[in-house]
Amino acid sequence: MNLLSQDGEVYLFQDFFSEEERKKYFKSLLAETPWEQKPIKMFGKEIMQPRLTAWFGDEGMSYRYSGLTMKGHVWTPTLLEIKARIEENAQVRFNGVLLNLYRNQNDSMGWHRDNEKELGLNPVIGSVSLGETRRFILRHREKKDLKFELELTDGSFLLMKGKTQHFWQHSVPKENSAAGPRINLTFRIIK
Ligand SMILES: O=C(O)CCC(=O)C(=O)O
Ligand SMILES: [Mn+2]
Repeated sequence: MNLLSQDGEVYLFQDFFSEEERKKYFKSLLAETPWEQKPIKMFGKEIMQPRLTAWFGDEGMSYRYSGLTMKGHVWTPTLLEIKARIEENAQVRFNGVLLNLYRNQNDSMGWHRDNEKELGLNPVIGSVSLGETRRFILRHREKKDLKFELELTDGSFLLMKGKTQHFWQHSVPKENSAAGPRINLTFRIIK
């Protein structure tokens, strides 16, 4: 079911991965990923991103994101396994993934769209969540009363496509109460 009332398509598949898969993937991704904390420019000032990230992609592919160029790491067996599962559902082939590690309730991602030029006109974004449940908020850029939130639970798969990245921004806010670590993978297609 499309969760957006207009201007795009967002689908959420809860329990997309089994209990066993979630545990295995979370553990290996946490340990195997070369996590980095990158500086970003905010209102002309350099600050550190409030989360850790890593970028993986097809051979030699780098990726520009929020003004950063991220050098691509080579796919791991774990990532290829996850990629195959969601490609079957989404019926597309992804060639890169951005990993985000939210270490606790203070880590977050601000309002943005995934609308970089190299993602093409209507980006397809396949987003896998592992570990702690976090809130994911969507808001329409023009119709300010159109805003809603989802809970991205352990083992869920969120698919955004169509015109979503033109019209909607999304964010993962900080939380007031204690939250354990969460890993998010956003698979992308770089043209
Ligand atoms: O952590 C999430 O669920 C969202 C991540 C995201 O929006 C991104 O990597 O562009
Ligand atoms: Mn995003």
